[in-house]
Amino acid sequence: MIRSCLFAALLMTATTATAQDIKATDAYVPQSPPGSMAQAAYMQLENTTDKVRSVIGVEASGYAMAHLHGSEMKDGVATMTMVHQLDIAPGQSVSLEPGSYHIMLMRPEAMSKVGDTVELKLLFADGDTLEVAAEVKSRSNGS
Ligand SMILES: [Cu+2]
Repeated sequence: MIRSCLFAALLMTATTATAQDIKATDAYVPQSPPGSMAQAAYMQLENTTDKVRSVIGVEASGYAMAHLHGSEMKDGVATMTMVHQLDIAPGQSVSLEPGSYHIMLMRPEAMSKVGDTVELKLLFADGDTLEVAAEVKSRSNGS
């Protein structure tokens, strides 16, 4: 009896706090060379609702910090900027991909290996969260 109540409570928590109407697919982290202090994570995000949904933060297990970044070319030099809010229009998808938006993973606690999973949690402006598992892939066939 106690166990089933606990299970029901867990289910309720999950349905109220999770952004189930946002679909995250193809999440991956290219493996970085030994000693790197930062890695990137990429994925596709699809907003299946009729409202704008905004990602305002990221958490990553195994890293001291995770930030949302954008990339742009300035005078022929690729630069990264912090993105404080990434809007996904209703019914639209946003690609986090090399040369564009990405999740910057900083200060890994341990070197990740190909096949490892990085647990990411996206934080939305409306308080919802979305957990995404990103697989570490080798660079040669990862991107
Ligand atoms: Cu970056």
